[in-house]
Amino acid sequence: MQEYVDRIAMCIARGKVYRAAPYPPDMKGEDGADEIAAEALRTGLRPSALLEGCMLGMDKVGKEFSENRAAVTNLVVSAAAMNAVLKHLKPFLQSGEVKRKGTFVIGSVAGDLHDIGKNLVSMVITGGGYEVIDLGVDVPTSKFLGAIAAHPGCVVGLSALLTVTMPTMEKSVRAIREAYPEVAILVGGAPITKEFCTRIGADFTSPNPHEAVEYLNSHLCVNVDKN
Ligand code: B1M
Repeated sequence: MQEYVDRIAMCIARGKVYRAAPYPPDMKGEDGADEIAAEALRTGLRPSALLEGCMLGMDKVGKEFSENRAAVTNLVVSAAAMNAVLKHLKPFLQSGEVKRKGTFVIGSVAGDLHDIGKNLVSMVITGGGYEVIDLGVDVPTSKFLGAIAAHPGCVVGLSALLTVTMPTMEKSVRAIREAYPEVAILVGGAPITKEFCTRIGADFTSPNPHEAVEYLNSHLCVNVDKN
């Protein structure tokens, strides 16, 4: 089973999406992330192990990029390979309870186009039994505010992957806090720390989707039980 994890990590790091993809040339005709993920799950690999392989591959290409050994195009094909795996993982991540416990509004903040982590969080939270309103990427504050108005009682989540979009996150959080003081705000993404979360006035930060679900369960379910 470890072999599947290693192969997925390699396909993601190298950007091999599916068998017929011409890139990378030295892997022409070989299975890509798409085929390997399907086979691995069919053979019984745990979805969490598959996800672990994805993260290893992403970390590898991310490190290469920061050392100038990979270009943005490499990040793009790696992201495409990861999305091919997520397509297979989606049914597992979303197979939670059918009854909706509450509504979660999520988006990547203005200026930020990274959405793989946000999409994972959306899937796991959907699987945790919540309705998820996904606003997409590069979301302006006004769009967050509109969604909160349209979904009273929701919890809102903001994702940021860039240090340069952290100030944007802060602006959005402060505007949401001012307009809707009662709304719980969850923030996340690789550069987000507990200290930053507290400083900008958000309620909680989670380094992964699972702690986000735990937070929602402790926060929203209390409100649901009261109704
Ligand atoms: Co970009 N990128 N990128 N990138 N990219 C990073 C983030 C970077 C760290 C790479 C590096 O230098 N090593 C670096 C940021 C450096 C910094 O700010 N300090 C970087 C850069 C610089 C850039 C550009 C500026 C490059 C350029 O153009 N010169 C550019 C910016 C574009 C923009 O947003 N305006 C850019 C572009 C891109 C692509 C579009 C090519 C592509 C994204 C494609 C897509 O998302 N559809 C991309 C990618 C793929 C990456 C890396 C390699 C991988 C990100 C990823 O998807 N990780 C990344 C390096 C790395 O992380 N190793 C990098 C996998 C994902 C599952 O993890 O998103 O962390 P993550 O999500 C986690 C947690 O953070 C958490 O849960 C998830 C699952 O565990 N989480 C939440 C996330 N959101 C949450 C919200 C929550 C709770 C938890 O509650 C609301």
